[in-house]
Amino acid sequence: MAAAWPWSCYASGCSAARLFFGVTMSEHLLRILDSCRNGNPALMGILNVTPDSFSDGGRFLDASVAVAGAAEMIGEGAAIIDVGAESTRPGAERISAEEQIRRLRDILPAVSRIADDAGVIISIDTTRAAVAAFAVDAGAAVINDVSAGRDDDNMLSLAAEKGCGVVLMHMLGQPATMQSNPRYDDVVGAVKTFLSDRREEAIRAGVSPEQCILDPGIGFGKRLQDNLALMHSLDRFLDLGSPILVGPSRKRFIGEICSVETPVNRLGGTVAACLSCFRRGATLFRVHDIMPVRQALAVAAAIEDCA
Ligand code: HH2
Repeated sequence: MAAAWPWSCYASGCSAARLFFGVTMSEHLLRILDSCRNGNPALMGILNVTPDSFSDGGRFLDASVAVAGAAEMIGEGAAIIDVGAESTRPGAERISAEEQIRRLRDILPAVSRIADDAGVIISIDTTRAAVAAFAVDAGAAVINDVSAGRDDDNMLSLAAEKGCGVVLMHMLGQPATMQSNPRYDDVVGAVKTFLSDRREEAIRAGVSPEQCILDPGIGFGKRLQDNLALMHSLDRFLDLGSPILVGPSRKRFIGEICSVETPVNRLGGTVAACLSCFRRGATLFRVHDIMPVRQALAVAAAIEDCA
């Protein structure tokens, strides 16, 4: 179990840029991931600049609102801000690279500036290499690819060329159809094999092994029992050699367990899922609500460590 909370300085709004003065964002990312490998948690705040995301669609379409949202998450302790311009909720239609870039054009450089000032990493949530290239040029240091580099043949080589971190996530099928009838014989085994293969592929393409992050893809082509089995068995992924990221925030499985229809009302379930995943070795948490999750993880870590 993790010991310290390593980025508490972010919560008070002090400048991590000063703390890490002279250190590039990639080097800074490596430090964060190193810390994660040692069991310390880090939070990835979600900033969807989409009209149709399942829980915050439309909220951050205006650049000034998006910047304020990012600033709030940074102030509350996010180590990474994950900016996305395409919803991947079940049933979502694909959005072209051009449209994603149009949505990001004003927002990303502005968010990037405040993140830079605070020593916070920007990641881009996209499966399109053209979007990732635009985002990296605007300051992103991580590519969060829910297709794990399968949607766009240029994605992994781009990540390698730019020296970016990469989140490789498991998804069965595509968002449009992934929840129609997902079936697994052994969901944990299948997801583990997939993540191991995609990690090898990324490394073959030139991505640094230290910069790979693995994600079982909660809610992406999974039934309730599949999501639970994956979260229950996260410790089986630890020998893959990369930090494990989970994204349970406000997702449908919480609604199914607790009979809560409205995603923003699923905070308690989100916190519980993050704590449970943390106990089993996940150290990166992609969430909408930074402060409560951060508090919960800090208290859980302190209790574990007092022994
Ligand atoms: N979940 C969503 C989007 N991107 N990336 C990773 N690595 N892991 C996840 O679990 C994950 C993700 C879906 O959540 P959200 O962004 O809130 O909604 P939408 O896809 O509707 O924009």
